[in-house]
Amino acid sequence: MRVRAAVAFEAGKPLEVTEVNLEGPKAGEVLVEIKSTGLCHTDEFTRSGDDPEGAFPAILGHEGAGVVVDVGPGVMSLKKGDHVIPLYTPECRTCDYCLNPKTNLCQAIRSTQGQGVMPDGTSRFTTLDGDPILHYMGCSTFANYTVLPEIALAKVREDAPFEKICYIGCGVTTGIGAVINTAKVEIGSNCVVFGLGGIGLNVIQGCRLAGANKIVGVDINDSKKEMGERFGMTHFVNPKEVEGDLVAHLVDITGGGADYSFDATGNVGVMRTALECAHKGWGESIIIGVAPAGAEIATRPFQLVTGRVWKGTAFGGARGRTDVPKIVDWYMDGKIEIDPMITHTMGLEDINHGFDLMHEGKSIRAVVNY
Ligand code: NAD
Ligand code: DAO
Ligand code: ZN
Repeated sequence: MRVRAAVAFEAGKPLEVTEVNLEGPKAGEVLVEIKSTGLCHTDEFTRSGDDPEGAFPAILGHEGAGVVVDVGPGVMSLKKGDHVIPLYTPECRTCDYCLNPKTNLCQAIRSTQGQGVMPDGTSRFTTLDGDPILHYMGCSTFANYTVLPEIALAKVREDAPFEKICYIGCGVTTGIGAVINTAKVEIGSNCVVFGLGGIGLNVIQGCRLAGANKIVGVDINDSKKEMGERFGMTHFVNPKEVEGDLVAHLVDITGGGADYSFDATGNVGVMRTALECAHKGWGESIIIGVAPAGAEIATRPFQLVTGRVWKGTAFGGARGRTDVPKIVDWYMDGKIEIDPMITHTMGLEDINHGFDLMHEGKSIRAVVNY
């Protein structure tokens, strides 16, 4: 079938909105009509050429929601008409990783997903000239129809609005999950969140949900303060306005250091500050941000010897098929908020403008509705 997609033909070039061919689902695969997709920093990271695993041409996009149109042979858990959210971290429920409660990093389709192809080693997308186009993170939601492995789809309730719950496919789950699954923030904790973008604001709302005491937001863009407060931030720090040492300032605000700190910037210098503002003896720092190719983190080992813990998290430690439907319920029950974070909506033809808004720090989440 012919579908409409925003194709990344080359690193560093704008996405090209065009028609492409999509083959139907093979064994274990599902054809989904994508209704809405969110623009995440990570798509931009790959488009710009910063992603070490980025390969082209590809159809990017990993945050979406849609409806099952067709299922391939052997698909048991989904049927035509089901509402679904694509999962860039799948959940097969049978691999060694899925069977280990310590991780959410299902490895069932890791190598083919990393190569931009379906589990049988081939792509379903081609140009109208017949040249292959790669999948991205197993999702490719910047197309109005896409094919995904069955294990990379969470079935969700049908009364939830696509244009809002698409954000649960990455930003919401990553931010809230980092707090609940990875850090396991306790009631009364003091937390510091670096980067108040599409992920960091969800870390803030996760900290509020967990009953944190102080929730300190740190961002170099003052315009993020209002939204941070809207989601539970109690103190705002702009590092550019701090005289003297930022770590000492944050230790002072938190009364000795953060019980939990979170990097949601992808900047390795920020990651160091986040670790070092964690409380001596027990503070934990969680890296969420994805740093550019080749970047390395550093600190004095004595920071760890004296009890600080450095951790990382992917997709907020969530097991997608199990946890994502629950997060959709939290949204529908009013336990978490999403709507105010979706600051811009547009059609696929304006997707490059959506990324410009992200660069300019003017959007939190831009959503493309097909
Ligand atoms: P974003 O661009 O919306 O937000 C980043 C925020 O960081 C902005 O508000 C910006 O002003 C702020 N910032 C930049 N430099 C800063 C500095 N030196 N100090 C303080 N604040 C600074 O990005 P996002 O969508 O929120 O994504 C954040 C990071 O999370 C990215 O690196 C992204 O790739 C990563 N990410 C990780 C996962 C995961 O599973 N681990 C999932 C999605 C996104
Ligand atoms: O190696 O098993 C693995 C998983 C690798 C992918 C993890 C992705 C998390 C960071 C990227 C954020 C994307 C939105
Ligand atoms: Zn698995």
